[in-house]
Amino acid sequence: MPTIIHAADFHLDSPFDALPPALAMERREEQRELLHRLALTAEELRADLILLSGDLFDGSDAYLETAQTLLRALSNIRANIFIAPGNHDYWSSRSPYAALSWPDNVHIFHTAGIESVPIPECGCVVHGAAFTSPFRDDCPLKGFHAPEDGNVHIMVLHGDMGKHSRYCPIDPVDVAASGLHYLALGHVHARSPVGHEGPTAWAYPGCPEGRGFDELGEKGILAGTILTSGVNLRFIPLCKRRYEILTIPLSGNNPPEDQLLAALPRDAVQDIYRLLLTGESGAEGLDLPALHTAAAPFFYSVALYDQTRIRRDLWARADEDTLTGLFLQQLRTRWESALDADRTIIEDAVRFGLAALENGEDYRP
Ligand SMILES: [Mn+2]
Repeated sequence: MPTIIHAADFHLDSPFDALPPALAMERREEQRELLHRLALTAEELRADLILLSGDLFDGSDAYLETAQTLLRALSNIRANIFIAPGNHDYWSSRSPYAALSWPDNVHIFHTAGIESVPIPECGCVVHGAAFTSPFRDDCPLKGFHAPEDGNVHIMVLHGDMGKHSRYCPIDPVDVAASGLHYLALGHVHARSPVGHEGPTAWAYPGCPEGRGFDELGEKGILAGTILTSGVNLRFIPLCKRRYEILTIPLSGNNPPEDQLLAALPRDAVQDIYRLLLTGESGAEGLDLPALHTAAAPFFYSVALYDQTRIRRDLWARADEDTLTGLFLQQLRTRWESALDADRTIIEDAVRFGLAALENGEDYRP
């Protein structure tokens, strides 16, 4: 019964193009820190196997610092480590996989076809295959069948589950017929739940650290045990920083800075946020530099976007002798005798009504 850690898509040495060069360098250093946290987690869990399902590197080169950190971290892990190179870090004679002196506990799959490595002390066999170019239209799982020999059968693979794809399209029918107990996948950066095709469990752990606003939220790895009768895996956060997008609706009643400060999360000083300010503001728009100064201490990095509409006097047309005027008179009478919470609802009703009467787009609060 092996205890495993399953991780993928570290994308070490990513360029972080959207950040200034100094911050990008800092983020690459933080990616290297992931390797130490991986080693610590492996030690804590007494993992037997570490499965790294491709795109460990973002490209075909690795910085010297990255190579050194990686080799040292992996040699500090007692587990057997299996790496299945992906489309970003496909195996070639010039890749870091061929060029570096890897510790003895690391096995790198380097053929497009499946290679099988028995681990007798764990009662398991680890199968795997590599990308050997940036694309592969075939899938090595086609026609594969692990023997029913009492061993736990695991495969490490980078590919696209259930999709037509140029990145190793994986047919669920082939997974169901594979005889595998666990298919440890990489490529999709959002973590998946543990899925099942026939008797075979599979999962994507997602990337362990977001790199942009298309990789939101908590990121990490999967860990647990694989049995011939089923898998028991849980998610473990590994990321240092989260990317988040937060929408903050502003109303006309209080100063924007007060409303902004009231809405900011208090637990995000390590995180990278995008704040979308919606609702209403004055004709001159928001003072974004001032609001940024107010918000900055709450985050590692934050960007603000003014998506407000110009505030209008809701009752400006109330005295008109028109349908619109009558509508506003009715609602203003109610508004004047309403409590604060009800006033907000009535104000929304006025905006909906004005949108209909003035041929505006549907109002969205
Ligand atoms: Mn990837």
